[in-house]
Amino acid sequence: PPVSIIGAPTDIGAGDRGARLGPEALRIAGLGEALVARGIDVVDRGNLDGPRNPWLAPVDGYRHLAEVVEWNRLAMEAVGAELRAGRMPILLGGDHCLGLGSITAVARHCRDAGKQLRVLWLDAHADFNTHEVTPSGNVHGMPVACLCGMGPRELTHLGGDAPAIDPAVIRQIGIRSVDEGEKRLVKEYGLDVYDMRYIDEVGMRAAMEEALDGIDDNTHLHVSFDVDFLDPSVAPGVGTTVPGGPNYREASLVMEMIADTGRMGSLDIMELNPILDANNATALVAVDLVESLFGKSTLMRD
Ligand code: DIR
Ligand code: MN
Ligand code: MN
Ligand code: MN
Repeated sequence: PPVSIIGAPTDIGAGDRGARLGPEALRIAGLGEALVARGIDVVDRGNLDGPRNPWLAPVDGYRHLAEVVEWNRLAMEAVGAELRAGRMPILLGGDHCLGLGSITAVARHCRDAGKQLRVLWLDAHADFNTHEVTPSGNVHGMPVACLCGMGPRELTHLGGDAPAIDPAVIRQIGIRSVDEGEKRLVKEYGLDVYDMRYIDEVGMRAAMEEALDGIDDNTHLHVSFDVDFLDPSVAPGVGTTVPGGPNYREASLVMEMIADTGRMGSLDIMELNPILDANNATALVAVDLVESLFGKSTLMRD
């Protein structure tokens, strides 16, 4: 399908500043051109224009809640508009709190279109904190919880009713950092987590086969790609690096296996922080992996 690129230049939910530069870093790394070169119809809608980051301490367990709500509303509306127009939205973060707005719009689209939703959450983190258990107050550690109905009403009910999604539609891949209180919630909600221990034991191919199992012609696959999913040796340009992540080879396999389903309908590329990077290297890796996500492979395959 035709693709629309939407920039969300904010670090409103993060613990470091710089993810606001992610959209430009990805554009400069050639994201649009790479998709055009694959024969895809691409339109760049430019950037959303939300509130600035006041850079304040958390209040009641949330940093910048009002601004987070506003950015997510903008993201939800922009993503929803592209889906209604029959285009595939690619939301460029920005920090991962925006996954809430993006997926809220995708979930609504799936309900309206009678589609089955599957969410692949590629991340080092489960992003399943609440204001009670968060160690940081940063909302980028909470979007999955909010999508599942846990969180402040302004976020859980962003799309009208809550929960926006059933936890059963989520598959989390690459997880290796879950906070103490967050672990209990992940277990309680029964999230399907393919953590690094599991990936090490069975291999990435088997893990991905399981995560993609049950996808059919009527499935809308949403990929929420937190760049800190990748091992820091491959992708140092993110705010919260965690060692022991997928290497370049494993990450390429993940992307190629998603491409093989032919069912990806929307994509987030989140948490890229070029301030923490050198020579925009992490954005270049991300663009490379997105090419794989859109079907680039070494040989012709059938
Ligand atoms: C940590 C970090 N779990 C928190 N989360 C991050 O602050 O809640 N998510 N970095 O991507
Ligand atoms: Mn994340
Ligand atoms: Mn993360
Ligand atoms: Mn399973």
